[in-house]
Amino acid sequence: MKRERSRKLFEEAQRFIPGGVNSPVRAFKGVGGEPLFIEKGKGSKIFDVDGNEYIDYVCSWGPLILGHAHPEVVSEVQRVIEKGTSFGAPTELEVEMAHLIVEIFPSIEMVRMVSSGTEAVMSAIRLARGYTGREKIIKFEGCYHGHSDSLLVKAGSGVLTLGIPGTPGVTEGTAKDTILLPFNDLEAVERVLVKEHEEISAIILEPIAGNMGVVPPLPGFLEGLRKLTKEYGVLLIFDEVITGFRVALSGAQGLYQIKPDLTCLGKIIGGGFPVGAFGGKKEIMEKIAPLGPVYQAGTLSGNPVAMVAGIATLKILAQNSNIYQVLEEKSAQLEEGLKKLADDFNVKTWFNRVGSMMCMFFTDQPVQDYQTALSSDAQRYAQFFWQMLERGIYFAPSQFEAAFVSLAHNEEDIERTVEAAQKVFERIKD
Ligand code: HOZ
Repeated sequence: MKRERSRKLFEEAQRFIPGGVNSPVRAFKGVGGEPLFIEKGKGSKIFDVDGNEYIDYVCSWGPLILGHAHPEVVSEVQRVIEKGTSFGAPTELEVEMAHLIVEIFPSIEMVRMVSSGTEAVMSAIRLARGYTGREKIIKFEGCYHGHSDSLLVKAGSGVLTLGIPGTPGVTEGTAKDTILLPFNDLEAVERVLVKEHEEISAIILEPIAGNMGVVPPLPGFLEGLRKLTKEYGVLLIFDEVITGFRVALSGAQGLYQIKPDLTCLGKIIGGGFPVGAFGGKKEIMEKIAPLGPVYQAGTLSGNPVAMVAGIATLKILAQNSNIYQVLEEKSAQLEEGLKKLADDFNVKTWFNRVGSMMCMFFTDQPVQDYQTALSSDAQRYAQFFWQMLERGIYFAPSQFEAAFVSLAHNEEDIERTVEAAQKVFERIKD
């Protein structure tokens, strides 16, 4: 496969952009080698600048649940962009978006739009502190909530892929307000709450972790967190930036029937544009400026172009009742195909999947937290990744990320993926 233009662009990019990329996971450090530069996407496919075509399971790290350049999203964006791109003043589209979110998520009574998932989570944490008057938070190992200071400790995603333990630039004072616990360990949470609840404002988690590969909650974990947080007056924050509108219309909270106090959203709600949101109980949300004293702001928040792309996406999801069933079937077909190959060729693997987000870990241990995720053989994943890429299949360039199936993936895509994987498993078996 020719990658001359990608190579040249990467060379040039490295002269002007740190590491040649605008977000570390794009640099392919988790699998070695150099990144592809993408020219365009359509449906389930992306095309690089050298003209190679790939079936895409990254889907921009989750947002593109309808596939690339969905015609309705594109035409809505074109319609709105003609009228101007940003006003820094309220628009009708923001009201429509807020209304949609509130209708779909029973735990959200009010919502504030921001421009990224990082910003959503950072603002939700500030609000939780402002509301409770307490400073500490509990977060879980391997959960990634964007790159704001208090949430980078033992985080997933690029931090885990690159093996960065903590990051310079985060002060000790900030780090000490974050209590780090193992994902899926309810007893550890209870022990800390018993001793320190008067200092703890919130517990934040990805209800299905999606940044250390995919790690679903064990039965009872989310229910237990809800019960304990109520008992100790601590807020429960679900980071549903990945899972919102992905595992079910109303996200993981809809799937598991748990009502958090605050929810962070992103990715899908922007339909591929930079968007985030945080929302929850009215009583808490009313503490935000201009109603309350907790300050939060943004010139591009609720940007009309981003809003209309998100609204178009959410409407398609909300108006077609069988979408999640279809996604489930396609994703199960992919999982079963890969699982069978791994068994046939005796390659040690562990699969975690919830709906259309999944991860194939190269380990035979059940993966249920950060430590067990680390047991997977990242070298072997790198072999798998490159050999699949050679055959036109684009998985995430890291063992510790999710694979996403979109509505644009058809049966032929899944079959082609499994056929390619057969050749790859033949080569990487012991
Ligand atoms: N796992 C990351 C987001 N959920 C990947 C995207 C990035 O950091 O660029």
